[in-house]
Amino acid sequence: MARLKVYGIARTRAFRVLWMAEELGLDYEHIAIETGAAGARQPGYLAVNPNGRLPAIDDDGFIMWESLAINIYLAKKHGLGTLYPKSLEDEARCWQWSLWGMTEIERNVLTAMFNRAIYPEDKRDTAAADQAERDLQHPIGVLDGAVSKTGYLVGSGFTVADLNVASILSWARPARIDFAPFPKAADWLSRCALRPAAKAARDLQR
Ligand SMILES: N[C@@H](CCC(=O)N[C@@H](CS)C(=O)NCC(=O)O)C(=O)O
Repeated sequence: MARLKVYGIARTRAFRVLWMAEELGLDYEHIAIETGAAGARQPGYLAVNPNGRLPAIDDDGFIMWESLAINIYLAKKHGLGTLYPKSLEDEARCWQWSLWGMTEIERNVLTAMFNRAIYPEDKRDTAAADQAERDLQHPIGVLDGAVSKTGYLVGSGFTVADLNVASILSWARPARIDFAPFPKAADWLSRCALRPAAKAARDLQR
């Protein structure tokens, strides 16, 4: 069978998919497409993902995009009973947390990161970053409560729900989001980040 192809440099959201591929021990090929005109907007890549965004996968001819959906697909295909729960309810919780991460967390953590760490200093909007951090207080509080029970988001072990949300929150460090009020979420995030598969994916960013 052809190897899974993962498109996108590891400094993009492709990181999430690389982390998942590492968790699952997959034999994959990393095709390190750059962002923008140099890569993601090239016709060859647009044939894979017409949005011109990273990541995308080609799984033996099955092409899909959207990082968190890719992870749900890969986890269900290769990690049923481990990274992907078997019960309908816990499966639904994995979808819930993934959509929650994208809608309640991602935009604000990116706003804080870009305005505190990425944009040139004279282009940074400090007020926007501070507002984004304030807006994150409630959802991170929700996360803190959720992981305080078993240490994980769904059931009592690490699943695709943890990976998807923790990968979004991997930007919280450069965004300088203060986790002091949220010790359980801070502990959960560092346990996720310390997983060998997360480290292997981070190594691809260098
Ligand atoms: N919702 C999409 C967002 C993908 C996305 O915006 N990726 C960024 C990189 S992290 C991108 O491709 N930017 C390239 C560009 O806009 O040129 C996902 O999660 O896959």
